[in-house]
Amino acid sequence: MMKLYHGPGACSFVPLACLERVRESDGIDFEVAPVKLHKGEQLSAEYLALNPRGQVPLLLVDGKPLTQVMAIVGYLEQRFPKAHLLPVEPFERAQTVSTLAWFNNTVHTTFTHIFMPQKFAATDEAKAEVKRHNLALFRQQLGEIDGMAARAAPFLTGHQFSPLDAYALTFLRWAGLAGIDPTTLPNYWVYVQKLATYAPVERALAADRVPLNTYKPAA
Ligand SMILES: N[C@@H](CCC(=O)N[C@@H](CS)C(=O)NCC(=O)O)C(=O)O
Repeated sequence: MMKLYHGPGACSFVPLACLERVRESDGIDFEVAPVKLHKGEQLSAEYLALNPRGQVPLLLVDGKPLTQVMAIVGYLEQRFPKAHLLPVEPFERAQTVSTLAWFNNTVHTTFTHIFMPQKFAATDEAKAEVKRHNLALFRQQLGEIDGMAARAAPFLTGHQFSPLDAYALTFLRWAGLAGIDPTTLPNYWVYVQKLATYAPVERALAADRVPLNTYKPAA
């Protein structure tokens, strides 16, 4: 049985939602091992033995560890074609992978600069600057995704759920944590609320127990 190491609210929500989709298409079961990132569980000796980089997601397949969102999603897509995790038509598929790569290598990384500036700068002043600068970038990137959400039908690639949807949902939850009110991204917010009612995403959210709207207005 496959086992996903998942941090509630983290990017491992992407493979989690894909696995829930595969549960539906192929009737498979899988295990979820929660990793509490805020408690540093990703740095325990036990976890580092599986992933020396100390990050989620990690998928154990027959006891063998696989890391990186892109690789895990690619593996699930090839192994479970009935789930249609990516479009079949070659150009549409390449475009979806292109957006997924941008999500993973740019939007995700921008948020990491806001949430964990200590990974990128040493002094308090430099960390504050890294945070400020990347918050402005993150807003811009979410604006671009708001444009994609305006065209969602109902998913970002059309009528099939894809990893893009799970990533987009994750970013909107991160937006709230970064102090961005998700309702200020109107197309995005409407699209994500609808996405949350799609059964595999609904199950992944129930396992995750992190709300869609994490924004707390300043008192
Ligand atoms: N490039 C990696 C990024 C993974 C990543 O950033 N994971 C974060 C959670 S979203 C994490 O585990 N952070 C904890 C840490 O770095 O200490 C991937 O695509 O899997």
